[in-house]
Amino acid sequence: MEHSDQLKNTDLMTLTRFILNEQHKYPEATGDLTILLNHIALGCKFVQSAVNKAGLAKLIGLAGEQNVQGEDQKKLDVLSNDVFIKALTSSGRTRVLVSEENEDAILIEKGKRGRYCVVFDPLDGSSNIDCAVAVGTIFGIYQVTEPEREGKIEDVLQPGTKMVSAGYCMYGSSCELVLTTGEGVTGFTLDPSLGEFILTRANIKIPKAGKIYSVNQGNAVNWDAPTTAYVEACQKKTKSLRYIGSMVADVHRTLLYGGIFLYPADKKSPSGKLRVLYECFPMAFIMEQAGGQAFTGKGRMLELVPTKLHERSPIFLGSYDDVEDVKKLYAEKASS
Ligand code: AHM
Ligand code: MG
Repeated sequence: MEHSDQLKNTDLMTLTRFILNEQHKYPEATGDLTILLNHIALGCKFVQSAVNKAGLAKLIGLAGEQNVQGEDQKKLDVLSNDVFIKALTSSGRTRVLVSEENEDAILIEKGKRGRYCVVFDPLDGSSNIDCAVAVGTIFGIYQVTEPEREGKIEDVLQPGTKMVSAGYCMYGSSCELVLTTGEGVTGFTLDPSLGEFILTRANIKIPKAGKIYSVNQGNAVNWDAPTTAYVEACQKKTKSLRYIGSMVADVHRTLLYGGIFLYPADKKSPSGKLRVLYECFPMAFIMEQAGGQAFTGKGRMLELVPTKLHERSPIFLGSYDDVEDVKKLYAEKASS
């Protein structure tokens, strides 16, 4: 885009300015969350740059290691994890970090500690990394109230309702950062020539109902009755099926166009596939803030209380009415 066009289309509200403006609404705010979010944005820019040149810089392929979930790590998984751990630690504002790629929580040492705990999936959508399909980073932030004490895993084993901020960054045909601090959802696009995230979508609201459903239908033989009934109903209504296989990209489309994304339980994975802390909760927080819903098959996603760091959960999230239909089917099953 020509810079003159860009100036016509936006008042060049950068992510940094946006966060600072938000901070100024709260006289008691210390600026710590602003600094932390800026470090997360820096991590996103770094990963975006690596993802962009992955094919050229020999960054595609396996790293030769497995993560805690027994999944083969890709070189970009490992690089992105290192980037975010460094960015978060060097912010001086974190106390506990939980990454999809690390078995244990990282407890920040005294002197470098801050008030925030960050749970994150540094590069989600591993199966799409090597073929240049959109992948993304997902993060959620909790706050510790007691100053200076050592971090502990209980600081993050908390329901999603306690998150103070969450977001994702999608590395796609453009680099899109979507953020909530509990007062709506805002979208930013990275301007590669400026190296800045520019506000492109203020106050995102998901359509109340949508015409798209998104699920790995290859697992259908193993689904439970309510999921099967729901997907059959989608097909009868001739809804469109879209499934990328990168949660960030599937959720981003769902947020903007409406509809539903589901990764349900099945006979092979009775708890579903997606991880509560750094995949389900942040996306559920964003969906609710945009006027949608997120459901586990039993209750509201954000009210689940995780008991371990890498816990999984089924998830149904998206437009309010579409998730409501799923909830009704599960309620009927429970009462039968
Ligand atoms: P990952 O964290 O190893 O990348 O796995 C999570 C991804 C999600 O992005 C996506 O929604 C899901 O796995 C796709 O799983 P499947 O290939 O079973 O459909
Ligand atoms: Mg993931």
